[in-house]
Amino acid sequence: SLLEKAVRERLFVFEFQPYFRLKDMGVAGLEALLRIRERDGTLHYPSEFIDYLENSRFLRDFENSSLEELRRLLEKFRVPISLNVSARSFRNDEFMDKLFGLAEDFPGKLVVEITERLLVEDVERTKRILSRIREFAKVAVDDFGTGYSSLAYLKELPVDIVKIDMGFIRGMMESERDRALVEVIVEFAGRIGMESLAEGVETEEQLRILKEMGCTYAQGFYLARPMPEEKVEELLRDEG
Ligand code: G
Ligand code: G
Ligand code: MN
Ligand code: NA
Repeated sequence: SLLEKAVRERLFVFEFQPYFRLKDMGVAGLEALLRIRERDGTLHYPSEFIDYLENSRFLRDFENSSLEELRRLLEKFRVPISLNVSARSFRNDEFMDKLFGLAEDFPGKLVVEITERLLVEDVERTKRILSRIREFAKVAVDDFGTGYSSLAYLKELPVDIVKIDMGFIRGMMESERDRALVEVIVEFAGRIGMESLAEGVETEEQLRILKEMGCTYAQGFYLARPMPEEKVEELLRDEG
């Protein structure tokens, strides 16, 4: 299978999608996005393999090597790096201890992305873990608005960045309701001391509206696609 081959031949790599501060359009950070890259350059995306990986006997090794890789990248790049942490990994104390260690070694440079579903399950344990992460790293809620969570949950949780799902960003152009929803999330986040990040920004018009709303960060194909490590070096070099 693809997964077995990837493990055997060490074909896992990260691409990086930058996100930008809307205030000055500087690079604010990089989201690490997992791929399997075959020898001939063919890329496979998480939708093709992540569920298999999560439920495979390879998960433990994979987690360990991705943390080692992340350590190397945190040393190399001057901007923060976000890691998507699955519910499965989040529930693994051994993995989380290693992640805390990494955060401690690079204060202010790691962002831990979790999905909002995690926030509504096992709330007490989640709160405890997030509080510990936040001593040295930021916590971002991915795909906000798509699951069961609500502003009421958000209010309770130790979270730094709310990532507004791209469905609403896309919808903003046609739907007054989507636009209102995005505006409310941005406003609410700001009022309670959280930052907001708009995902999936694909047009100049969307960017303009988000700036007007006072959204903190934007990410999306209009600004930058996920890119390999070498391209990130160029991007950060050009920015100076
Ligand atoms: O660009 P893209 O197709 O990579 O991302 C699809 C999904 O895969 C995203 O929702 C993201 O959360 C998930 N994903 C990307 N990289 C990782 C990773 O390193 N670990 C986990 N668990 N999920 C990831
Ligand atoms: O769920 P998560 O946000 O971690 O996944 C990120 C996914 O979103 C990746 O598959 C990435 O390639 C994709 N993505 C990032 N920006 C855009 C965009 O502007 N448009 C679309 N359609 N997908 C995007
Ligand atoms: Mn993400
Ligand atoms: Na997302």
